[in-house]
Amino acid sequence: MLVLGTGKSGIAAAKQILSLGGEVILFDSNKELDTVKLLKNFKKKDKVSVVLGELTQAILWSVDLAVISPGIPLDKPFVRMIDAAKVPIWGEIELAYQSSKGKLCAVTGTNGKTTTVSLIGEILKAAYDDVHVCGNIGNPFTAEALETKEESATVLEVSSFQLETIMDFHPSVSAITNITPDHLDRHKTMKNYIHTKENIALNQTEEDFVVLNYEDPELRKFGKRKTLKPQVVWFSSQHELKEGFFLKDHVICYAHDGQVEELLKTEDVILLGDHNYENIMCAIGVTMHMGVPMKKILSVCKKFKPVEHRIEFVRERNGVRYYNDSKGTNPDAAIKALLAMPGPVVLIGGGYDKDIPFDDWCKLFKGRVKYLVLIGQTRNIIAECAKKYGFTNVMFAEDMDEAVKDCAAYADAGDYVLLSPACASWGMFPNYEERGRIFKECVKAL
Ligand code: UMA
Repeated sequence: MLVLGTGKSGIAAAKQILSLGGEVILFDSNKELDTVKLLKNFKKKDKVSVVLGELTQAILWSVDLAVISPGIPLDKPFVRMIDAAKVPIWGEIELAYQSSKGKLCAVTGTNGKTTTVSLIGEILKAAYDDVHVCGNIGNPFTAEALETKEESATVLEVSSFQLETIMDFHPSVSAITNITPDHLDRHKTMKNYIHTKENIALNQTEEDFVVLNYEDPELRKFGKRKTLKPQVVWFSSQHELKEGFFLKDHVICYAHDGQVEELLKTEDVILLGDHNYENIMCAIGVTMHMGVPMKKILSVCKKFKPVEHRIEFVRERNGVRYYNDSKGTNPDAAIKALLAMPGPVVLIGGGYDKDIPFDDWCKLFKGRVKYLVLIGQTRNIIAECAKKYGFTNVMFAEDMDEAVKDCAAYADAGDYVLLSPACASWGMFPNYEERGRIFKECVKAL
């Protein structure tokens, strides 16, 4: 089999194929990579070879399936060549799905996926002995699939990239947290992006469940579509629902069978902000339909702490509080982090250009942001956009260290320094985790 990409997904997919007795040609279009280093991931006896740079027709004749890593766009010439050679292309999650056992739930959405999936994982652990938390969260599904058993429960975070190449992938409970502009450099239009996210329910049947955010206009349309097969479970932070989970007077309620149950007071949970209460409601909806008793669900929700890189408190220095929101990789996530700050903000933004408008984010700067320190490829675009909305307190920094030092110099006691870039990290950092870690190191070194 041919495995495309030699990042986390490619290596894990290759290992899964080899464990099942297969042979692998591992391909990466980056010819600068080190073959010897890549082969160190495998055992000497493994039937694996590495091809870097160009794919040839001869290779395609020798393979019956290509497994693609999520970060590889489908319009790349080498992917088109595989398609033209009639070699089926499966996403890495499809390969894992074909070998996985037990109960499966999956969560997608532009924002909130990681918090929701982590919370679901913790809740499942309260009811199942064998729980797997994997997918876009950073642990490839193929690294876990062969470990799953009939009695296992798996929660998967799935990205739009991964949902482009599914075939039979079929979670019994799925969820979409929200859909706002992201990854338009890859999906080109919002319509394509929305359609790809909706693929999560593509193979679900009438016996399955899809948990949806009632506050998202696109999801509201999707949930009411006549052709949608799974049963819809709604959650809402703004509307009192006749059926489903909703927030009212700081209490998470559950309306069902003509009655309303008060489940959880927001003062009893550690997570903050309406977006997080939405994540909690989504996790409750998913885990309830994964068979976890409500009492267990609520007890875990109360104890659950924010995940790393998501509005994560780093330290207080000279009365200034520093927060790491490196996971704020698009404007919608960055808006949520900015709104969650209780005082004036010195903000670090900018990064890789995904072709997304920054207007809704920049509109909020006036009156909230004291200074904006910009890094990365998008810094000119964001500076121009902020100017359009009357915000000109902008500085450019060459790296994270300089950005953090600028923030420390301009922040006064009572201010909040927030890294919430509204952009992906690529170009300056390999991933958002590394960006967040470096930010925290720079903050701690002040
Ligand atoms: N590559 C090529 N040709 C190309 C593009 C890439 O050969 O045209 C190669 C690169 O040279 C590299 C490899 O592909 O060697 C990288 O593959 P990848 O980008 O799929 O990265 P992985 O390390 O396999 O990580 C992927 C996800 N990355 C992306 O979707 C970009 C990780 O999500 C995920 O955690 C991991 O699989 C495990 O499932 C990261 C992400 O940024 C966190 N996701 C996006 C997001 O959350 O917004 C979707």
